[in-house]
Amino acid sequence: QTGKAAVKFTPTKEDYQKVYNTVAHILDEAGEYDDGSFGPVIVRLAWHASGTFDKATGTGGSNFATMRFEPESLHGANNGLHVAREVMEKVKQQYPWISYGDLWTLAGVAAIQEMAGPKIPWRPGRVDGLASDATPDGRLPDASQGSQHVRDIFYRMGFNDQEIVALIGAHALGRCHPDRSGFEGPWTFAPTTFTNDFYKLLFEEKWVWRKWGGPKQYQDKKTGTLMMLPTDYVLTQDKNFKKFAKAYADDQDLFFKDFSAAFAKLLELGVPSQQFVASEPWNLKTLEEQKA
Ligand code: CCH
Repeated sequence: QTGKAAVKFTPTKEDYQKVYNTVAHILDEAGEYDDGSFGPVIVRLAWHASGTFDKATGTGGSNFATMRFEPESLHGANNGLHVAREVMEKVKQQYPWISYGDLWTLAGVAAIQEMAGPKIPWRPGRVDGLASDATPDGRLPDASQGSQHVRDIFYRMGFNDQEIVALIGAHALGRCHPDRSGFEGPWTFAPTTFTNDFYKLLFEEKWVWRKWGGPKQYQDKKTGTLMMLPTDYVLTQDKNFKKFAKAYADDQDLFFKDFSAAFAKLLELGVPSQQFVASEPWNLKTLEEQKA
């Protein structure tokens, strides 16, 4: 007995809204980086932290934020995500009570919402794990493959075809970097705004193989400035994927609704339900909504 009782801080929804707001402000402090926003790379961090989940063994997912540790941080699929983790570190300094898993997933929510995307229901409860909780390499998708691979990877996490197609629509955001994945270029003309343009472009443009020394990727015939990965293009080739991709190209509201549900599910993969502090996920407010 030291007689010194540890004072445990119990954050409220308002405290998480403060973290959200800090992230929301940092998104635009990217200066010359990429398209002037950390939003896309932060969304990718939230996805790669969660997408390691394996339903059969219950391992992986967002709970332990194991990408902080080697070798997971060095897995090829995670190239470039140090940029997002370093931005997150600044937020963590300001809110030391938040777990990394909660921080990274909440930041993904903030990035989507602030880039004009749908509301993503979210709740805290992830705990920091150890390097020994890390997952083996190979759990994230390989962009050079086809529909069978995409299904194998996402079915392992517990997603169906409709959810797979909805999730990949996040490629409306951001770009590929030759020094990270080897691929190059953005998918859309507005890579810092969340839209259904990814699906529209898939169907409206003519896509041809890019002739270059890099990995096989498509470019739009008209301008040659946009790209599609082989795994993106299969959404127009596989019969069942195509059905959903076409529906999202035609109806942005439907895409927003389905993306929101699938992304919220993704962010909770691997988190035991008893760890969540709230029985239902919350809606965090955008900066715009708080101006009122
Ligand atoms: Fe993705 N993605 N992704 N992706 N991704 C890349 C970049 C982003 C695949 C491959 C790649 C999802 C699914 C898939 C984002 C969100 C999501 C890159 C370029 C490759 C390669 C990396 C680089 O060079 O920087 C493959 C394969 C699949 C599925 O088959 C899902 C699901 C999501 C989120 C819901 C975002 C955002 C980016 C842009 C990152 C940036 O830095 O701009």
